[in-house]
Amino acid sequence: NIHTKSYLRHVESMKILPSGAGQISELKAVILGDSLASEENDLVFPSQPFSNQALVSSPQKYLEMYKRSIEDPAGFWSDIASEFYWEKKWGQQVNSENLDVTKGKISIEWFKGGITNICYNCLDANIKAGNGDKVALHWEGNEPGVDGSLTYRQLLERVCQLANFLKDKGVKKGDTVIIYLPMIMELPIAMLACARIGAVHSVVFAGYSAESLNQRVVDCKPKIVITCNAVMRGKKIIDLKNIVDAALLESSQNGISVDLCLTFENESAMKKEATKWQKGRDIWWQDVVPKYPTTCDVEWVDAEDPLFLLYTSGSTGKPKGVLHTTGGYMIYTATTFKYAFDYKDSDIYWCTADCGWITGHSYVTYGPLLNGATVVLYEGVPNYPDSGRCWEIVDKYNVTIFYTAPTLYVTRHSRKSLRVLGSVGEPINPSAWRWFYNVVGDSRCPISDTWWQTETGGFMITPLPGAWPQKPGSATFPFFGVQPVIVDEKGNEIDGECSGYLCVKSSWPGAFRTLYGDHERYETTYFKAFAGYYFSGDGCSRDKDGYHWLTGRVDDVINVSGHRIGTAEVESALVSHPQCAEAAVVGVEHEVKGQGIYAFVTLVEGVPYSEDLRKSLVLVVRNQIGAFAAPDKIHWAPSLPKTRSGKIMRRILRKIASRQLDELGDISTLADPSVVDQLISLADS
Ligand code: 6R9
Repeated sequence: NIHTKSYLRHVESMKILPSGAGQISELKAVILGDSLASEENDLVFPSQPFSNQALVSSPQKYLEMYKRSIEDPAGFWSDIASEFYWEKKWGQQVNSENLDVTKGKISIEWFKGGITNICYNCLDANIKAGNGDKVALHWEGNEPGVDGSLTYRQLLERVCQLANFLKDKGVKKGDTVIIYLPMIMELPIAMLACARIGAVHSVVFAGYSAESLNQRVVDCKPKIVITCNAVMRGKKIIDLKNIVDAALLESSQNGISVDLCLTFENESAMKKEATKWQKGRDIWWQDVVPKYPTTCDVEWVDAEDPLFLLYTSGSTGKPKGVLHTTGGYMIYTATTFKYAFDYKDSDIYWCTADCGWITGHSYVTYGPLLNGATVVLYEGVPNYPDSGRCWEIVDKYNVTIFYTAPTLYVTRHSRKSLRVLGSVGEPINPSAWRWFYNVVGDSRCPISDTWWQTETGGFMITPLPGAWPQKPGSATFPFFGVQPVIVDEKGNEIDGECSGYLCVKSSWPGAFRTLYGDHERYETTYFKAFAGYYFSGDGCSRDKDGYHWLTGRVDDVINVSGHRIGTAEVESALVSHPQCAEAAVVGVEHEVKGQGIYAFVTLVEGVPYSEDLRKSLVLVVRNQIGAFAAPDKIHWAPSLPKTRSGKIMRRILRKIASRQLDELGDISTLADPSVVDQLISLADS
C-alpha cells in the first residue's frame, strides 16, 4: 500500500525526535535543515503532558491502528462495534460494497443483519453504565443568564414522551419527520425520539426560507413537521411558525399536505397568543407531549435501516437528500468523536454548529452522546450581545473541547479550561490556524482540523491530537479505515508529493448509502467521475511527509492561462498580509487568461482601504505564489457573506464578481443577508 509506505517514511523521520518536545524552531532545524523554512514545513508539536495522556500518543501507535483498519476493516470495526449494544449481532459478513459503476449498482453495507437502536445506545446504555445523573445537555439561551440543563436520565424521559406522542399520532418505523427547530433542547430531543421509534428524521436548518422548506417537504413527504413558534437571533425575532405556514401552504398546492404540525412555544422569543395558528393541524408541544409516559420501548432496527435524511445543496438543481443508515453511522460518529478530540469522561464539549447541518448531527448529537459526553448547546449567535460571548460560554461551562468554524474573534476571558480545539467547514489557512492556536488556545491546545462532508457522515482526514506534530493549515492524515487517494484528471492514483482530486477508495462505516429517491443521481454525482472511487468534489495536495492539504472545492479552482490555482492558496497569501483580516477568492471570466482572479478582502479593523494597500496585497500574492496568481481585482469587503455555520458563500461572491446581480439566488441562509447589499455598493469603488 503506497500510503502506508509514505506514513512509514514519515514516522521514521520522526524517530529522531524526542517525543512531544516543545521547542519547535530548534527541532525544525534538526529534522528539516534550514533550507525548508516555507510555511508548510512548520511543525507544531504537541506538548509532552498532552501526548502522555492522549488516546493515541504517538505516530507509531496511530500507524499500528491505521494499518489494521485498512488490512482488516471487518475485524477492526467489529471489535469497536462490539462495545455497543446490539439486540442481535450482525451476520457473518461485516461489510460489503461496490463502489465501481462499471461493475453494477453502487452499494455499501455495514453490520447488515445486526439489530440495534442509536437512541438506546446514546441514552439507555449510558444510564445503565452509571451516567444517569451526568449532565447530557447544557443549554445556553440567546439572552445571557437564560439557561438550563438535562441529565442523561432526564433527557431519556423527555425523548420517551415525544416518542410516545409520535407513535400515538401514527408515526411508524420508516416514516419521515421534518424537524425545523432552532438550537433549543427540543431539537436533539426530537432527533432522538425519531430514532427511538425508527422514524427517519430530516432536520431542516431553521434559517432556510419557506421556499427551501417547501422543497424538502415535497421531496420527503413527512408525516409530521416539528417546529417552534419563534426564535431570537441576537436582538432579532425570527417568526419560524410563519415560515412553516408559508412552506406548508405551498407544499399543499404542490399536492403534499402535512396533517400535523407540532409547535413548541419558545416563550423567550414569542408567546402563544402572538402565534398564528391553523386549527386542526397545529398542536402546542407543551399542551400534549408532557402528558405522555416517560418510558417508551425501543423500536429495534436493522443496521442498514435509514436513520436520517439531510439535504445538502449540489452545484446545480434541487437539493440532494443525503441518506445515512443506523449501524455504521453510529459506530463511525462515536469513534471519530472519541479519537479526533481525544475525548475523556471529564470533558465538557461545545460544538458551535447548528443541528441543521451535518456537523450538528454527528458532533452535537450522536457522536458525543454515544460517548456519554456533556454537550453545550447554544441558541444564539456568536457575537451577541458582544464578541466576548463565545469565551464567556467557554468559561461559564468550563468547556474543554471547542469545535467551531474558524471565523470567531476573541476578546478578554480566560479560556483556561480549553484543551482541544476543532475546526471544520473550510480549509483553515495557516494564518488563521496560527491565530486559533496562539490566541484562542494560548499555544497549548492541539487543533483538530477535521475534513469531512455531509456525505461522509464523520471525519475523514483529521489530526489525532497528541499523536503527531501538526502543520498549520493541514488536515494531516486519514482517520482509521479511510483510504484517501489523490487522482489526476484521468482518474489515475498519484503517489508521493502531488496534488489533484480527492477521492476515497473502499467504503467506511459512516458513508452515505444513497440520495433519497434518486440512486441514479448518487451514482452520477459521486461515483462516475472516477470509476471505482468515491469522489469528494474537493482538491487536495499531499506533501512529502504525507500530510494532506485541502485546497477547496474543485469548482473553486481557478484556471488562469492554464495554471490551476486553488482559491484557498490565493486566500492564504492575502491573509498573510498583516493588514488583511480575511479574504475570499473566486474566478471570473477573463478575455485573455480564460479565468481571472477576483479577491474579496476584509481589512484589519481600523485600517483604511487605499491604492497603496491594494498594490501591496497584489504583491503579496505575486511573491508567495507567482505573478500568474496575482488577483485581477481586489474588492474591499467590510464583511463576507457567510452561512450560520461559518462557510463563505462563494456562489454569491461569484455572482457579485461577475456582476450578475439578478442571479444571486437564495440568500436566506446567510448569517447576515445585508452583507450582500454592502458588497454590491462597494463593487466599483
Ligand atoms: C462537515 C462539513 C463539506 C465541504 C467539503 C470541503 C469543506 C469541510 C473542511 C473543509 C477543508 C476542512 N470542508 N471541512 N475543507 N478543511 N477541515 O462542512 O460538511 O457542509 O457537507 O461541507 O466543506 O469543501 O467538501 P458540508
